[in-house]
Amino acid sequence: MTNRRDFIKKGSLAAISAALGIDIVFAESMPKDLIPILLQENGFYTKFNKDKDMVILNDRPWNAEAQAHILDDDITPASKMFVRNNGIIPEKIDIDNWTLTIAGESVETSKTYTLSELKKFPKHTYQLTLECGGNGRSEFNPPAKGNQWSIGAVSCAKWTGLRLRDLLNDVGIKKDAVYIGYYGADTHLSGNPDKQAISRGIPLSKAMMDETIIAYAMNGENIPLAHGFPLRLVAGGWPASASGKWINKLVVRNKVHNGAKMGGQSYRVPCESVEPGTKVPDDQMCIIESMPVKSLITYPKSGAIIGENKTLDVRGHAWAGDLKVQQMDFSIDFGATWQRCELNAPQNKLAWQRWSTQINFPKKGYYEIWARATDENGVMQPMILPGWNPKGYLNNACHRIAIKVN
Ligand SMILES: Nc1nc2c(c(=O)[nH]1)N[C@H]1C(S)=C(S)[C@@H](COP(=O)(O)O)O[C@H]1N2
Ligand SMILES: [Mo]
Repeated sequence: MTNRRDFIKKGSLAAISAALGIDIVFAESMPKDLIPILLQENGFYTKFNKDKDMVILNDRPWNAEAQAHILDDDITPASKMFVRNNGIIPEKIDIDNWTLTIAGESVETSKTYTLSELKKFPKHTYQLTLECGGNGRSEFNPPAKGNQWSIGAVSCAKWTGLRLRDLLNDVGIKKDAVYIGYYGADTHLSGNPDKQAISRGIPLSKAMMDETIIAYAMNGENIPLAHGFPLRLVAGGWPASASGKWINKLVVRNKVHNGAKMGGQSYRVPCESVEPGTKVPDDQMCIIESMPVKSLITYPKSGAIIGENKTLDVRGHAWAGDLKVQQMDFSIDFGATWQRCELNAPQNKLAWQRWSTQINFPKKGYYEIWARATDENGVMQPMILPGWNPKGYLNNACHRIAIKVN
């Protein structure tokens, strides 16, 4: 498949061959302005240091997701972390002069901090689950516009930084403060410098949690550029859109923050459930807060083949927004019966939890493994697509994989 974007400016044939590192055998038949797939891909994979099994959903802005089998690590490495951008990633980052300003009508006095000042605050490290509100969107019918995420827009890396609470206490906030909004250095797709690609936030109660941090490191290193270098708000368990990247300003608000993608239909679902396809007025849409219970089977890869009478090790992760996962079950008979899996405690609050089990299959043939998590309130993942909503958020249906026993 090619589209118009595959035909943008390119260099000479010689330059292309050099970049590929190999001759193009039928070069004389190659359309004049075609960019070889390998080069398009290299653009993303090498530029952002991503695993070859990441799947690109969009190149302007860059959006890419993981596949379940590459999310098997306890701590998601940068190379396997989904990339979700609403605008254009800032290219020139002047780390020596980077500052974070705290402003807004509910701050006592506006204050600006340099990175080294921020690094003097007590340092905390947490493993935090970040899932895009639109993860699973591709299954909604009628379909929802936007990146067609399947299951891979989730990560759980180790983030290091200062508590947002410590910063808010340092600057001082007024009694009427209810919400924190973020501003980042990425630019709107239109190129208009006065427009924000996204400027969302969190209520004060979430901002005050121990685990809500302003991170300057990820997995023990500088945050990778695509994930918010040099400074990122991380509010685990909530739609990852609340975790602003490249942040240079926070605003303390006396009302719900009204930045880009806070209002309208963005990151909102109908307050009451609706029939699929319904147009829902903005004032009947509610902001997504804690994400619903969900899980992934990260080993084996779907389609795995196993010998008869062999025991199969199966494992994955489960998470439940601000809540803990209480129980994990699997089924090999399309949900007719379920068996308990082993489930580990999270590394810390808001980290995903490892689950594992061993499966013996009764005879040769095709099977599906279905995995289902239950949160600490007893709420389970649905087996089929949950509540349809106009923008295709919050699909937490059970993950399934195929297994052949022969
Ligand atoms: N400044 C800024 N922050 C942002 C975004 C963005 O486009 N710009 N995208 C948000 C969304 S919608 C998601 S899902 C996460 C994605 O984080 P990641 O790319 O590090 O995985 O970042 C959030 N923070
Ligand atoms: Mo997102």
